[in-house]
Amino acid sequence: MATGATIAELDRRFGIPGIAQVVEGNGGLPLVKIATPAAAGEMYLHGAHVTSWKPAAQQEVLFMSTHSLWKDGVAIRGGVPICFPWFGDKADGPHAPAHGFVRTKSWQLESIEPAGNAVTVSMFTAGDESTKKWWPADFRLLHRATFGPQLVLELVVTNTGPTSLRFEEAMHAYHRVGDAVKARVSGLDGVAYLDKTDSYRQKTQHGDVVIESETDRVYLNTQHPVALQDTVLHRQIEVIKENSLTTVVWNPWVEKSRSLSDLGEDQWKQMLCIETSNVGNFAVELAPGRQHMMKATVRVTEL
Ligand code: TA6
Repeated sequence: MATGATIAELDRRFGIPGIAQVVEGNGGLPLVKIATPAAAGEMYLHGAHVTSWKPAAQQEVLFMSTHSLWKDGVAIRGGVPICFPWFGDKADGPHAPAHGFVRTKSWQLESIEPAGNAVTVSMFTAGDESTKKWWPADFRLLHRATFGPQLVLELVVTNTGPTSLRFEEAMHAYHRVGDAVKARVSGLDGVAYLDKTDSYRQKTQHGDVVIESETDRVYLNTQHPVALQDTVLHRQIEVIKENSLTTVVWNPWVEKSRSLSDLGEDQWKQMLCIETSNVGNFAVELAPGRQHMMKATVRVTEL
């Protein structure tokens, strides 16, 4: 396990020649780069943030803004931000960082291990003085990403304290699409959702989700896989969940994207977020000493 080691030391200890390297990424941030015949991938220690997954014979699956800031204390725009221990604004903390504090923290590298024709990168963080000012809890959080013919993301929360924890969590995945207006998301037909663009009114999804305006929905009590059909890039991106009861679908559209200084002009058209999550009334209660693992498996097939 790395504790504040330099990038060269990290590469010496964890690198796998010809497969996995620890290098200096954007903004000088430490980055694990994976390259195998099955897939290429990237994961920053900053937020344990997956920023790229490209299975063989496919184009990049994740969207990355060209205006992302790459610095401590600021979330990377795109890829898969990890939201924990709250989602969105903190109900009792107007000045708390949106989506929790782990996506802007520097995590530690635990291991890089071959897994068949894939590679698994594990990073962890834990409660400390900086987190306890927002959330007085003892916890360990592990983000395990397996880069192969499919992308497997696992978020493991361990309650290392003496009292029960209640937390929200989300893998806020930005998927890259040819044109968000022409994309469709199936698998949520008939599911109730909270519409953030309409004062969180509860509604019911009819048919596929299509992007015709700002779309910001928390689908409730659903474990169903979803599929993002992209007829422009001629592919389908499937997201299969485990231990996740909510799915968030987000596209900022024109106005909201203009308010995001780290999202390039018109880049809202190239992204669609599908977020494996447990938020709101479906937050997780975890007893002392217990573990909870939320998992998302992402698969790409030709359309
Ligand atoms: O997941 C959707 C959402 O909660 C939107 O409301 C929007 O705020 C988005 O997350 C991005 O949040 P961020 O803090 O990364 O700008």
